[in-house]
Amino acid sequence: MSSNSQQSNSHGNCKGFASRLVHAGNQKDPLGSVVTPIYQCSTFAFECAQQGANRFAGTEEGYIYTRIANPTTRALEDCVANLEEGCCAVATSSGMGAVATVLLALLGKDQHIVCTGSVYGATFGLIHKHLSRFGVSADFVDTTDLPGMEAVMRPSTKVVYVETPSNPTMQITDIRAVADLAHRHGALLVVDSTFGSPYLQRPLTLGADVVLHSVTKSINGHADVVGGIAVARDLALGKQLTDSMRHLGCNMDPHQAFLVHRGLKTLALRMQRAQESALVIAQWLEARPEVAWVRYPGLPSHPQHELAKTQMSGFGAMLSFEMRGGLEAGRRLMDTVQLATLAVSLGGVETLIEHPASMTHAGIPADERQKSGITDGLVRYSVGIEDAQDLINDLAQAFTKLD
Ligand code: LCS
Repeated sequence: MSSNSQQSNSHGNCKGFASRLVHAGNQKDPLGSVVTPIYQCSTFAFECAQQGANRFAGTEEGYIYTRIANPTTRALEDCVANLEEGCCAVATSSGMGAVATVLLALLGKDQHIVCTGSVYGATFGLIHKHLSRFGVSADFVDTTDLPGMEAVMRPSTKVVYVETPSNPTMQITDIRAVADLAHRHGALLVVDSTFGSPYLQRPLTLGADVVLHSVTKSINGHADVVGGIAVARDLALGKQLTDSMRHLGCNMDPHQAFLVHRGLKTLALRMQRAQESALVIAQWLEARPEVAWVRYPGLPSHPQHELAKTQMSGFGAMLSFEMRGGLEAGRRLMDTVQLATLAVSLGGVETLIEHPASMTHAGIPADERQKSGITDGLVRYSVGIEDAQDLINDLAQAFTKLD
């Protein structure tokens, strides 16, 4: 487990977010490397049998085995724990690894979870198909409806799980209010903040207990790594998460961690650029007669635009929209764009377009999808760092080929 308080880099006093992106987590290297090297090893030698025993007993600091901890991975964990203003972090082999690590750590037999209805498809599947086999029950609800949430809370509710902004409906949940609700009922609040990234929102500062990310997305930002991370508010929770990850065996590999840490350093620059373009594109789409509606938190038409302004420092790079011609028009659009790539995933430097109902969220039963706003015609668009005008020109040429 990484611990934010254990950082020993020479830039530990950096206050600004962009400075922390570059410096937090970096350990002073004995050979002077300015970035944390890749410790590509499965195991670490002990100087003597007593040292090995001490490390296992936890009475001596030091590395043992890469599934348990690795210096390259630790540097990334320390950096993200710092950015999230959390206590400690655990990096995982995928975003779903982080979701599984957290839910297996915090839930047990006959316990209950309340979860955002329009949650990422595989998170829904993990809870609905797998945790249910171990006696965990779930309610998938609209987490913007606080009285509705209050109504499903039970004495056995141990976790409230919120994805905000949600994938792909872009719904924004009031983290502060939901943290308060969860805590009043004796539950913990877990926030999947993948769409926001630590650049736009820091759920732990708003009362969440755990924040997690698919770092595959904006944290890495270059569509070349799959990974995840979970950050705990305090040491006790952090220990639970680390223990869960070590037993599940879904640790992040050191090479993966090196790439993610490298990508992370430019998060602020990438996000600033992508969200500037996202707003322009959302406004352009909203003015087009072919488009029925656009969901982007930066548009005044977004139902939680005011809330987004208070809980996020920007509106992000993700938007969804529906064509007036419904699913068929959406399909045609996806087949005719040329600059945007038709692919799942999001948050990278390249613009991606996809169809959640038949792709990322196909695993959610159709009635559940409809209930949570994932309509069959919804198209998801992840804005990259290309020129906004080129992206608009690309959409405009695709619009001319709709019939
Ligand atoms: N949480 C959110 C909000 C996600 O969007 C994803 C992946 C995950 C967790 C899981 O992360 P992974 O294991 O893939 O790193 N979302 C995807 C998507 O929308 N398209 O492809 C993957």
